[in-house]
Parts: sequence; structure tokens; C-alpha cells
Amino acid sequence: MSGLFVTFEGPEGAGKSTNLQYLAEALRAAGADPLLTREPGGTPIAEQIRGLLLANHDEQMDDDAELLLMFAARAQHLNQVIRPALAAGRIVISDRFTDATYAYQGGGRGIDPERIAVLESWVQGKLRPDLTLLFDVPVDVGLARAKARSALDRFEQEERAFFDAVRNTYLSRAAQAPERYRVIDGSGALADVQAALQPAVHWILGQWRA
Ligand code: Z5A
Repeated sequence: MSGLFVTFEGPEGAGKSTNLQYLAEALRAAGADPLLTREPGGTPIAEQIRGLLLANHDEQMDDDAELLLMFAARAQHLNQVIRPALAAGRIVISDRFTDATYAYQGGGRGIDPERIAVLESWVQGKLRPDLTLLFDVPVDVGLARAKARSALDRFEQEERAFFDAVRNTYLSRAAQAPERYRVIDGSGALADVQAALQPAVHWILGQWRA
């Protein structure tokens, strides 16, 4: 793989989508042509799986079904979009990836991370992000932003303990692999968050030019 794989992670309302667009503009201004994508989703089939995952249903979704659907969408996304773009040397920026599975299905739902690791190896082989930007916000701040923006999806209706576990799992994974993660405080004013992103912008451009 000759491209660069960057992922954006964090709890709801952390500002991932907003700052992803900002990063993309900064990269384009420097002459790069990043591919922007998201999970679950990123291809027509994977977007249909996303619809299933985020919709509110009368029937409760089984935790294992949820986990497997995340990886089904990921397999499609990886093979149709991410791997070809990396092979073509592009910078790929994904709004969420497998760290979200560890945080939501592992931390939030309580699924054993070793089971997630089995699926990660199966679907991804050795492919892992080169850089993960983790936008961290207190749960109350993120939920207030999400509520102000739109109707709540199936995940956003979870209990407070679920979101605490999601946030703690993200932070603990970042602490265990500091070479891959940059933790960015997403709770301040947008200008401050974007200032905090500058070192990552420079790092990505440095890798891309190398
Ligand atoms: N999920 C999973 O469980 N397992 C997996 O493996 C994967 C995903 C891959 C995807 O939903 C759901 O799937 C997600 C996890 C689960 N759970 N939920 N919910 P999604 O993609 O629709 O939702 P999201 O990823 O949580 O994104 P979000 O709620 O849209 O949050 P965001 O992208 O981090 O934030 P934003 O859209 O940039 O900003 C939210 C609002 O806050 C918006 O109105 C902004 O204008 C505002 N904002 C952003 N930054 C600021 C600052 N700094 N100050 C003030 N206001 C701000």
C-alpha cells in the first residue's frame, strides 16, 4: 500500500465530520486529493447496511448481529473503496473505522475485545490506520450537540453509562498506542480545535510528500 490511511474517531457530537471537511480543505489547498469516506457506509451496499444499523426498529437488534453487520459493511468498504484508493497512492480519510467497533460494540455493548480482534484480522488482514485523530469531548457536551442537530438515531438513544464506556474505551486505546493516535480536545471553540489539528495536517502532508 502506498497511500496514507487516516481515521477520525470520537463519541457523538465530537466534531469529527466538521473537522474532517476542514482537514480535507487544508490538504486540497496544499495540492493533495484526499478520498473522504465514512463508516458504517462508504459504498452503496455498505450504506444500506448503515441504514439498518442506525434505524430505530421495533425488534431489538442482537449485539452480535450489530457487530457482524459493522464488519460486513467494513469488508465491502475496504475492498471496494479503501484498498483500491490506498493502492493508487491516495490519502484516505474515513469518518470512523474499527476503533469505533472497539468503543461502541466492545466498550458500549460489552462484547469481548478479543472477539472483535478476530473479526478485525479476518476482514482487514494487516491493514490498520496510519493515523487516528481522536476528538474527545465530555459526554454531556457531545450529546447536547447531537440533540441540537437532528433526531436521535438508535445509538444516540443509549443510556449515559453506554456513552461513558465508549469515551473511556477510546481514551484507553489511544493511551496504549500513542504513536498512532492524536487526541484532540473537541470541546472548545471550533477555531481552537482547528488550531490543535495543525500538527496533524503537517504530519499528513509530510508523509504524502515523502
Ligand atoms: N458505530 C459503531 O457502533 N461501530 C462502528 O464500528 C462504527 C460506527 C464504524 C454512526 O453514526 C454511528 O455508528 C455512531 C457509532 C456507530 N453512533 N452514533 N450515534 P453517525 O456517523 O451518524 O454519527 P457520529 O459518527 O456520532 O457523528 P455525529 O453525531 O455527526 O458527530 P460528529 O461527526 O463527531 O460531529 P459533527 O457533525 O461535526 O458536529 C456535531 C454538531 O456539533 C454540529 O452541529 C456541529 O456544527 C457542532 N460542532 C462541531 N464542533 C463544534 C465546536 N467545536 N463547537 C461547537 N459546536 C460544534
